[in-house]
Order: sequence, then structure tokens, then C-alpha cells
Amino acid sequence: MGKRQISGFSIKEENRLRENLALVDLVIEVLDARLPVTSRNPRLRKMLGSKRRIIVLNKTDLAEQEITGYWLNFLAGEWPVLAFNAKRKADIIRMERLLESLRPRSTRFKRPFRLMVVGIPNVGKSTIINRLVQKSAARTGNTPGITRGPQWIKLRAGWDLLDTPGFLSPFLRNEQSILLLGAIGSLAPGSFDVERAAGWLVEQFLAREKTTRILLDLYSLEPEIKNCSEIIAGIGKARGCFSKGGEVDIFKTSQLILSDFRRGILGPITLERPLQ
Ligand SMILES: Nc1nc2c(ncn2[C@@H]2O[C@H](COP(=O)(O)OP(=O)(O)OP(=O)(O)O)[C@@H](O)[C@H]2O)c(=O)[nH]1
Ligand SMILES: [Mg+2]
Repeated sequence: MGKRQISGFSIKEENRLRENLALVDLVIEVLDARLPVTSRNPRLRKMLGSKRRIIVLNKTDLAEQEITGYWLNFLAGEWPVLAFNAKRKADIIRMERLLESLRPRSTRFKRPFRLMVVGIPNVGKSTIINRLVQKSAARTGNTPGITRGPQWIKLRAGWDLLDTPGFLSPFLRNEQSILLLGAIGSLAPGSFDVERAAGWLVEQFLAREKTTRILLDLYSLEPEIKNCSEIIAGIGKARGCFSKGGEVDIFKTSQLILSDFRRGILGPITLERPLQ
């Protein structure tokens, strides 16, 4: 497969990110705990180079705890890593402590500690910032591209923080990555195949006994249906996703499955495991 244009991130915006990078003391790189490899933009990683940073595995409430533990081990050693749930106060406090400990001495009493939050769309950058500021300073939402341009936010006395728009490689080569990123809501609707993404997701659930049971129970499906397309048709029927002709509307059903997955209704599931 050739290159495929997937996001509109331009060279101009990339240059702006580079300029901002030079202004900050520390970068908070946010990844999705369900997808720690694919949600890490290699281009961004290259741009960051040896810039000091912390890595945040966000949305751990939607990921499998045990696998998050493996990822923490796997990523440790590179930069400080935090397993994180942006909705938990205790996690915000842990992050503040870590950031405080990493503040360069040279900035104390002289100038603000400047931080910048980066990551692909929809991983929770603005939500983390809002929790750190304890008010809604940055706009958030469960679709990619909520944050348009970079915005500086006063975090607290002596701390300034830059929220940036989701940064995705403009070209994604790998069809599998496109489906994964589509499933977690990092791609704009229309830029990926919704039916294939939902099908792939259902297959991930069917790959294990535990997650198969979750899926069958949630949509009240008969235990004997174990085939992906039958499951999707069953979900469509159970949820009333019919076309005008009265048949199950696979597209609508696929959208519903993705939406349930993103909201965590399907229960925690991690889509990538570290090699052990
Ligand atoms: N379950 C769960 N949802 C989260 C968490 N963090 C953020 N979210 C949700 O994820 C969605 C995206 O959050 P944003 O903060 O807008 O993401 P962003 O990275 O700023 O996105 P862009 O600005 O589009 O790049 C929102 O619906 C948040 O409520 C988390 O730790 N757990
Ligand atoms: Mg944002």
C-alpha cells in the first residue's frame, strides 16, 4: 500500500511546534494506554530528539491494568513514565509531584517553568491540562482536532503550559495503524474504514475467552455465535440498527460498536502488548 494522506498537519504547523519546543523546559508526551506504540507519533518523537520529557500513558481506566504494568516496565529507562487516568485526582497529584521534581533549578525564582503537552489527537492532552489547572482552560471533546492552535495556559504561579493540537503523521502507510487509530478516535470520521475498524475490534474481543464473554453479555448475544460478522449482525439487531429495508445496517452498527468502545462501555481492553 502507498502513502495515504490522513491528517492535514502542515509543514507550517510542524515548524511552529519546533519553535515552541525550543521555548519549553519539559515536554509531556501523552500516549493512549490502549495503544502505546501506534499512538506514539514517530515523527514527533524524532522532532523531540533528546528534549527532556515525561511519558504519560493516559486512559488507563480503558486499558487492562496488567498490560499497562508491562508497558510501564517496557518504557521505563527512557524517560519517566506515568500510568495515568486523567479523571483521577490522585493521578493528577502524582503528575504534579513528578513535574515539580523535574523542574530545572535554573528556572526557580527567575522565570516560569515552561511545559508543553504533545501527542496525537484525542489522547486527552487538554483534559490533563484542565485537571492540572483545575478549571476548563482548554477545550476538550471525544473527537480528534478539538484543539486548533497552540495555547499558553497559566498552570499556577511560576508554571506556564502550552496545549498543542493533536499531531499525527500526515501520512500513514500501515493499514492496520489506520484502523487502530480510527478505533480509538484519533482520526477524523471519513478518513478510515469504520466497518473494518469495528470488525477488527470485534476480532480482538473474540481472540480471548474473557473478552468474548464481555462482548456477548453486553449485547445479550447467544453464546454460540462466535463468528465476527454474525456478532456484528447480532449487535445491530439487539440495538435496532436497521436500514430502511429492515435489514441490519452494518455501517451504523459499526459506528455504535466504536462509540461503545471509546466510551469504555465494552470494558477495559489493551490493543497492543509489549514483546516479552
Ligand atoms: N476514560 C477516559 N477518558 C479520557 C481520559 N482523558 C481524556 N479522556 C476523554 O478523551 C476525549 C479526548 O480528550 P481531549 O482532552 O479533548 O483530547 P486531546 O488530546 O486534547 O485532543 P485534540 O485536542 O483533539 O488533539 C474526551 O472525551 C475526554 O473526556 C482518561 O484518562 N480516561
Ligand atoms: Mg486538545
